[in-house]
Amino acid sequence: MNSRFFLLLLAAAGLVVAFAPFPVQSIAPQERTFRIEARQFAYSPSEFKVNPGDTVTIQLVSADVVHGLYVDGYNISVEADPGQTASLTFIADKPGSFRFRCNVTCGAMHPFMIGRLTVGTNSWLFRSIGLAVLGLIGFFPFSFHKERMLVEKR
Ligand SMILES: [Cu+2]
Repeated sequence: MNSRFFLLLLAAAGLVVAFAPFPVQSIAPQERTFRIEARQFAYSPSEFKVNPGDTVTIQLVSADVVHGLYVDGYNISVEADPGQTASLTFIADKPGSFRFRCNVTCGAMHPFMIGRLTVGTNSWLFRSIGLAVLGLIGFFPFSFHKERMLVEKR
């Protein structure tokens, strides 16, 4: 196998590792419900994570005054009256990390009433490990090859 072909093969493998979709069963869409309590000036829980394709229901419960929940990037919101629960259902079809925040002015610290929704798996971690392994595979034969050439030159 000549080194050029090997390099090409390695590059192709790298592309597969970086961009191939994950097997469907590892991220089978689910229906998920999160009950989030809102009070001045925080959400509890303030962070939650779903998989891409999940049907997500947020049940927003307000413990004191009127609060809202607006998800950046998805541009969806829900508003809960004091003591009431309001719900919002959406499909998490955009992967990434999104901030959600209160969109009803609820007091002095209102701008700090934020949380985070993460849509996705740790695919970047797995992919970067895969690429690192491929990098090593590519590096070793060539370094040996170089050494051999140096020896042959002598
Ligand atoms: Cu608010």
